[in-house]
Amino acid sequence: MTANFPRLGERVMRRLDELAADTDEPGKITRLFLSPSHKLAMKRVCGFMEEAGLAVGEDDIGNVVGRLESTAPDAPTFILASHIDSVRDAGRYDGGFGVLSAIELVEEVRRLGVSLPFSLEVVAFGDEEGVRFPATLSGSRALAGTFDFETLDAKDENGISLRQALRDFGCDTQGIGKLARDPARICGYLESHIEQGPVLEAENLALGVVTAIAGMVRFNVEVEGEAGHAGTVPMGRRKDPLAGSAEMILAVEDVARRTSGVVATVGVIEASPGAINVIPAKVRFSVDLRAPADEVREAAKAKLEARLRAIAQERGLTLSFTALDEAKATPCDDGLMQELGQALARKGHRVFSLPSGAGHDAMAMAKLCPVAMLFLRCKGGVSHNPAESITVEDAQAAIEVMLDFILHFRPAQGRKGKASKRPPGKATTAPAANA
Ligand code: HGY
Ligand code: MN
Ligand code: MN
Repeated sequence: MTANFPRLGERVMRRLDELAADTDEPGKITRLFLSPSHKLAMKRVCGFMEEAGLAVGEDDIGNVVGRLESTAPDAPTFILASHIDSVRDAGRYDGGFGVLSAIELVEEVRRLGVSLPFSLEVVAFGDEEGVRFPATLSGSRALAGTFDFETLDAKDENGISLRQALRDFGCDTQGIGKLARDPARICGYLESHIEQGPVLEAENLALGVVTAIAGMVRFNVEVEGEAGHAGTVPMGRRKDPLAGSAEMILAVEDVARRTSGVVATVGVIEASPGAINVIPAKVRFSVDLRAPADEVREAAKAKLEARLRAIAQERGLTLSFTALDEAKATPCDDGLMQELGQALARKGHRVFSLPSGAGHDAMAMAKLCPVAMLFLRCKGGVSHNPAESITVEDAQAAIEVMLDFILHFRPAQGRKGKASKRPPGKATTAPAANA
């Protein structure tokens, strides 16, 4: 039973180039949650799923869900997914690769005429990056039944609440609670994703099995000082929150550098009132702090807060913290990791495992079912950057391994349940059973 892989790898690459055109910043790839470009991308992915013979629906949190029903009675469902939202000025493979490679895989299952003992669901999540709203993983958390309804009041930089943005997008926020999947009916989750780091390239490997996903905490730091005239306030009398923030940001870097396994990033900084000849009154900067182990991350956060408070005290500044988001470190499922390793070996790859420093929807889905991730090498480990790059050969290899994994996978006993005839949300095509 051979699959015609050259077509699959090449088609995924071509479709990723097409998807890159769905952007809110012409010339760059910027596709934020519930934006016009997110709507365009959903429509495009719906088309790809329909071409693959899936029953396609859009749900009330902005996900696209395609289903291939199993002909087996009471079959559970296996989910293949990733995200189609992006950071600003993004690369074209982060997230999109996982969605489009899953669609190719399911189409190949149908073309091979294979009847699986489980249904397949392909999901294109709409909010993995958490760039627009101070929340993230909204789509995968809704499916996992862990959506935080308080985030509906979270606002974007234009003061639009998530609730309003969902309504404007055509979603019914009352429907979000109904999206939670029954854990007894979901037999597993697999996400393929670019590594976004240099390890596989250094190992001269195309693919790797993810062992765990680092936990992360995101918060804003507000520093208040005394606004003043840039020309008249003597240096010794200033309470300058921007100079103070500069010292604090170096402290963020220093604490991370001194703590093994911890990474910390200040990605956003705003000073107000923001005039060249005014000593700022207030500064707000973001912190994204991660570590493979939760206790290490929590200790680093406490150390960091103490350092920032000491700097504020020394400079006569006031300091406050606003929590934005937190996700615990997530181990992948041993059984699925083993099976993924066997698929890699069957396809002639050296089996190599590595942790993920980047966050993924699999973190949310791990609350619902066993999860696994397959990493794909990316050039120079570059990501969240338009220079992000993969090869068609590696794309083919990933699809080949995932297909082999799915063809050999058997649900653990007890994971049964009536497969729903349609994906939740507004169906856009008729259902298509397994070939
Ligand atoms: O930030 C992350 O780790 C992911 O790319 N959202
Ligand atoms: Mn991603
Ligand atoms: Mn990303």
